[in-house]
Amino acid sequence: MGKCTNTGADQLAAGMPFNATKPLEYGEAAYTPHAGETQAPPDTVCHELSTNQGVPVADNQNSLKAGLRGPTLMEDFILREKITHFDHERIPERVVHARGSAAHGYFESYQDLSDITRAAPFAAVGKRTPVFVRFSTVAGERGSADTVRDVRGFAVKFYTEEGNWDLVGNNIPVFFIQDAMKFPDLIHAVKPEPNNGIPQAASAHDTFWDFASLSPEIAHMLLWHTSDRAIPRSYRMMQGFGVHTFRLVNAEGASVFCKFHWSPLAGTHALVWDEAVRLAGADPDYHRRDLWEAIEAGEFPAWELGLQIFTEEEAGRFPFDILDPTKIVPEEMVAVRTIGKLVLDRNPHNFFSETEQVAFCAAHVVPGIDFTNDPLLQGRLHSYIDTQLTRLGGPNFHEIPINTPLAQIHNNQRDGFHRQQINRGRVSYEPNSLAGGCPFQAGARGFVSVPEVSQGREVRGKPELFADHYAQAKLFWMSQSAIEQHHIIQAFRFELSRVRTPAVRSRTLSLLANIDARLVASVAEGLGMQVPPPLPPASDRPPYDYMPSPSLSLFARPGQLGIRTRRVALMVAPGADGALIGQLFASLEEAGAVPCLIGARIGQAAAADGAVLDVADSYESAPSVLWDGAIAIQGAGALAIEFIKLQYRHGKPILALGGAVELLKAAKIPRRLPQGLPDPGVIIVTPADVAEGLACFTSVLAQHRVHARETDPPRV
Ligand code: HDE
Repeated sequence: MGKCTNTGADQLAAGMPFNATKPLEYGEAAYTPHAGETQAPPDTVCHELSTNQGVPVADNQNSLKAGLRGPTLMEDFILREKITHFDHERIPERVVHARGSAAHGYFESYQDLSDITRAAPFAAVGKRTPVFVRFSTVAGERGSADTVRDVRGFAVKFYTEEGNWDLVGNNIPVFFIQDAMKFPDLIHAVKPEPNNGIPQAASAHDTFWDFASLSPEIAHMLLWHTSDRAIPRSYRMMQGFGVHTFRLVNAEGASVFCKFHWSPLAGTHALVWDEAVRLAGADPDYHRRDLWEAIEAGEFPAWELGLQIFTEEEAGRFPFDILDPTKIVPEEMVAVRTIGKLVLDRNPHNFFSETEQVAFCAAHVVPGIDFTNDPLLQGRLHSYIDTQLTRLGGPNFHEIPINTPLAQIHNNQRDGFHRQQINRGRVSYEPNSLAGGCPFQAGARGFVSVPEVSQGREVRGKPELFADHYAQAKLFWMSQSAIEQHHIIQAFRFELSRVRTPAVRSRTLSLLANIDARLVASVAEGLGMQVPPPLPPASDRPPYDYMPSPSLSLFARPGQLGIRTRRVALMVAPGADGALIGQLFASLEEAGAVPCLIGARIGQAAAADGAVLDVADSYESAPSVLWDGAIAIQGAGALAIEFIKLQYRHGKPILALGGAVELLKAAKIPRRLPQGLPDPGVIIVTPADVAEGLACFTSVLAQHRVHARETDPPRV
């Protein structure tokens, strides 16, 4: 093993190109870090460069040529191996959920649930099971922006001692369709239109709304999709759901039904639409970066797992069918029982090897968990393994390290593309005597399906209760706060304004007319259309009349984080009060926020007292949408004005100190809310009162934003 001595740096420093006639000496490296840069983590052993056959590479700069100015030689196996590997670096992206980010962590059970389920993660109080969790958007391609309006995937792989269990859920508890048969149609409709490949990662186009308006079962999901759930502030700040009804099974084989809920300790918080749109340009990796940085900073994202458990008899009394994935079980009907905690505490080492190659599968369950006959779930049980055959190149994807269970694998499956395991012996069948009968069946210790009675005619159809498409859409609508309802209306207006076919808009309005009169009237008004007659209902049964369910509002979960991980911009300029800035910086950091100095340009600036201010970001490189709140200390100019205007428009807290009040005046920031009351998020104090001002600022920051400020169109 050679050691990097970085002697090539001398040549670089001297501005000398590497000389083709003088190859680097053994152990020399081509590059040395600049001051403050690290070449490799200090605990990494540095190896010499080699080919994939382990042959040491002498020169990684130049291909082999016939003479310095001559043609490149076929003989250069090092060049050809390197380029060939590069040519094949991409694997097919996921057909849905292509864009995602992931992290490692653990699940810790608060309870011993063995009376209900023999699933290994719930076997004892305090038991920890390692997990790998991938969050994703659905419609966009691998390189699309994080903040688009979309459902988010929330897929958890539990590495239990009884095998891998994948809980492959979403951040929304219901789905667009009721039967797997419709999934390819749904996805074709939402993906870029096939003639021109437009639009990327957006449902706001004709084909999606054409399909939606012809599929009334989508009604409930459309309200979630147009709500703020579809533009989360962070992966750390969204719920997760198993969506389908599952079964929990105990050691005696007794089973109950179960719905899975993940609830973020950081609370449920969303972006506002204008912010989401701007973020897609300012930082397309916004959610990926947020997750990565929180974990690197030791602010480990955490969720509690809740179960809604109910029996077959109880399920029979519900006004909906528990096999219908467009329905929730309202928490008022079955309470959510909190039984454990998920913590993400380690970023992947390699995005491709882990985040890209992880293969989740709805059919990966362990003893103690079982399926129901939900026709959407049943289709998924086939799809996920099938898709990996193409994406990961064959049936051995379970041997890729991120997919390998901690439990040992013993079976007679053999060979296939990319087989890693070298199976020994001549026996690859069962029953056998030549290998002593091994591996042998686990019997009752193994996975045993619930012996559900299953009888009936072969039919293509749906149970009657599936036809109630609107009752739970109404439930969701009436459970939203006024501001959330306003956002849903705005989202429908935006999406349908982008639809070019008037008949599609009109048909969608007919669908909404079955949900709420004010909703449909407001959307129609925004489209310059009359409200058409409602779509005829699919069933003669009178729809069930639900009471509002407050837990369906995002505001039901403010979270326990306060201002931890919130990004605060300290707006400064040369000549600012250095001591004041130091005090603000220290206080914010101590409270767990992420303060940063921002100005007209980055670099060092002199404070009034001569101290050096390290301005890390500029208004152009880190625009307003990247910050949760701003403290104006000193600075002026068009960019600072634009920055503060957007902070205001997006409901963020603004603290102005001393002379910075002029900036607020120049930006025409009102101090009162549209309703006439003082705006709690516009705080103006003298530097002498900074502690008091900061306390007001942080209390608003902890509430995420000042929703009451929101106006449409914006006031500044
Ligand atoms: Fe998926 N889904 N899905 N899905 N799904 C995939 O599997 C599919 C559905 C979900 O981070 C694919 O490995 C069908 C519901 C997540 O890698 C594919 C149907 C829910 C992820 C597939 C559904 C999900 C996927 C694409 C209807 C919420 C990302 C690549 C019958 C409960 C997992 C892959 C990750 C990924 C098929 C419906 C969640 C093609 C056929 C409902 C979170 O197999």
